[in-house]
Amino acid sequence: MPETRVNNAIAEIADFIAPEDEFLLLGHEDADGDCIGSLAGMAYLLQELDKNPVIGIYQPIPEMFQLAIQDDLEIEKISEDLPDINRIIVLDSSGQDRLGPAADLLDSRTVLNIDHHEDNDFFGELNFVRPESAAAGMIIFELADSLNWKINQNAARALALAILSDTGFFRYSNTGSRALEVVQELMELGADIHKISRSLYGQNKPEAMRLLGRGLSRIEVSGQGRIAYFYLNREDYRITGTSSRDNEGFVNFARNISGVEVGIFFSEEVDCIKVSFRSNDYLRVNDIAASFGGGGHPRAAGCKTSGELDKVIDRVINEVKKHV
Ligand SMILES: [Mn+2]
Repeated sequence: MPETRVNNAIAEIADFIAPEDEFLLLGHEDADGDCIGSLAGMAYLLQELDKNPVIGIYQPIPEMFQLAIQDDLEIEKISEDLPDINRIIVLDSSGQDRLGPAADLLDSRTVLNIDHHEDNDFFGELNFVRPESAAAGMIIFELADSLNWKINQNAARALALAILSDTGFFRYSNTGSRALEVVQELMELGADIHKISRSLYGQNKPEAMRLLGRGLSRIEVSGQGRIAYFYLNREDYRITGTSSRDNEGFVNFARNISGVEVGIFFSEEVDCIKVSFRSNDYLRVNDIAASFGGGGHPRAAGCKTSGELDKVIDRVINEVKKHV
């Protein structure tokens, strides 16, 4: 890993891409909309440059992000049979360890790391990290724009989904005026943001709503009204016929309670307890998540921890109380 956290110049990124035909694109575990939209957007941009991008995945792509992926994209499961591609582009991932089963692939290949997490550890041979960008999709747009790459309708739709997803449709604190400008440009290039809205927020499954209901019925407020949290246990998933893939966005219900600074959602998963944090105005939840081995953004972060659910809840809430 390089000792300095200095970004490569855009010209060096162009030089990384120009001579090769094949690229493997990878994103982080439990991919979100920015991750999937960035993977698809980058793939469509590379196709327009007559390259052959392959998206490597290791988990099913959630239905709500499928809109980013139209026809003509090569998507391969990470396995022994994966084509041997020497150049890897990693998107929206703060470190190699965020890539789950794909992490080992990076060791013997040349890696371009494009990301917007402020704790990114510059794991690539080439790095382009912009924490001031609202989404990885924003960085990809800016790259394409400055290198005069053609942004076709498929790329525009995917990048718009990435940006709209990570800004919560311009509602989150990472929304700058540049995000609106970029999405306006992407609309002019054919992105339909009403379709994206329906895709992200209008596909709730009834069983996932029953799951949410069980969680919401347990909302607790603490820390003089500044902390709100709830949990779901394995029994909740079993009874409702759901899995942890169905809890996307649940944490926001805790964050959005009046007077609350931080919302926390605990999910008891098969092999760990996943904790999601979302804050409103001042609390750096990435620092709190980092103290439990996780990470993320100042207003949106998470960690995975082991132990009994009620003990984990106590430990985390006691830690958060010190900071609100
Ligand atoms: Mn992101």
